[in-house]
Amino acid sequence: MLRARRCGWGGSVLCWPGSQRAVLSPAVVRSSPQLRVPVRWQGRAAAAVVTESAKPRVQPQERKPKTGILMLNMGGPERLDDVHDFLLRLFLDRDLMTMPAQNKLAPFIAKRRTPKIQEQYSRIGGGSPIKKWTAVQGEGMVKLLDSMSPHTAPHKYYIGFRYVHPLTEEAIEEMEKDGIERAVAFTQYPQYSCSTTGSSLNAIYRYYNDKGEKPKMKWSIIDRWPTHPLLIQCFADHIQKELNLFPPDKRKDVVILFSAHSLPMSVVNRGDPYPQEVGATVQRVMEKLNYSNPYRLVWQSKVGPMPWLGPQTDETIKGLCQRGKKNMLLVPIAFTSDHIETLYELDIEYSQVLANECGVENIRRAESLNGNPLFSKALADLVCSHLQSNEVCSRQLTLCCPLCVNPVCRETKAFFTNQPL
Ligand code: GF9
Ligand code: FES
Repeated sequence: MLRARRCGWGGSVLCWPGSQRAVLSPAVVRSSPQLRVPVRWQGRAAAAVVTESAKPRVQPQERKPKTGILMLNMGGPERLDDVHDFLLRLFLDRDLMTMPAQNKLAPFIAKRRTPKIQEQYSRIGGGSPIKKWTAVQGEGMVKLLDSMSPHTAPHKYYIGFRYVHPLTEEAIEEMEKDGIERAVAFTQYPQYSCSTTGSSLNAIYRYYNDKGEKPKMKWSIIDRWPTHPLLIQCFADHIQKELNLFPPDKRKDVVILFSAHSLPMSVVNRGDPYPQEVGATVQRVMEKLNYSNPYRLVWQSKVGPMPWLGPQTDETIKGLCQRGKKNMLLVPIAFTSDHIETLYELDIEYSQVLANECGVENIRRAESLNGNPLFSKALADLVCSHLQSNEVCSRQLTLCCPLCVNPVCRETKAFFTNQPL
């Protein structure tokens, strides 16, 4: 996410050596119109609007919502001017990292890093598309939910970001103001890490704790969904679509590289569930593809001098090339929308700069789930099953990391599980 790394991309590098379809790389095609809904989804979205407006019924926004779904994610700066505050909140997040004199050090590091990160965002169109995609996904989800689960309707989605507006705290405030009866904290990370979903859940607990108030809404949590069948189907579809774009004689030899955000080894070694859950997603996706290609799970975005979980995505690409494996498909497996790690790190740093340096034949990236209607269906299905189950959270969330040293984790779990549902 935040990399202290060189970047020397030549703007003229628009195709890969050996690529049949020269002129524009998919990376470039994908990243420029990123603030619009891609053409391929527009037809279906428009069709949905027509059928909806044909029905004479009260619009959801005019009815008092009963069930609120809070879509949790880290968020990203929408504009270059937002980068500094995004970084500041990130370095102040004690559930993500602890540093000595954090309140003094965080502003210093945030300020120092801002220009480099701004430059990266400027190369992907000037900002993060995560809010736009979350809104598209949320709209699709609640539309489906109102017909799938009429007794919990109307459903309204809220966006709760950890590091940019709308912040988690602002979303909760709005939910309470709307008079929501049932609130679902729905992590948008399929795999659970204490540094991601855990941080968002701790933020919800802290909101009420700092106010000294009890929630008026009944809260429950969708804390992980690494093997949901429709999630697996979406990933498999996007991989198959991209595999079909390799030259036919190379297709069988393409190495599929599932790339997930790495974690510091200190986090892995305290027992964070994330590496296991990412592995579970990868296994189900490959099963769905009948193990058609060789594959590896690799880890991206390491920063700083500390040890992180590997193998690193960039070193893997280089190592495979050196060993004669020069056709690769990168699959972002731990984020569901495009963000700096796909659009900049995978598409520019690795697929353009690095791939050229080490003589790749063909390298492509599977599209993020973004506006895929089947992904909104996955989200709706997750919420629908969750509401039916009447469970507060998964059994897995009730266990803290075996070596957890953050007292807030326990308090958060107690806060949610002592709630009546
Ligand atoms: C993460 C997903 C999974 C600060 C280094 C300057 C630390 C960190 C993460 C994990 C993001 C998305 C995981 C740190 C310290 N972590 N990033 N952990 N991030 N950066 O502990 Cl899907
Ligand atoms: Fe995992 Fe606290 S760090 S439960």
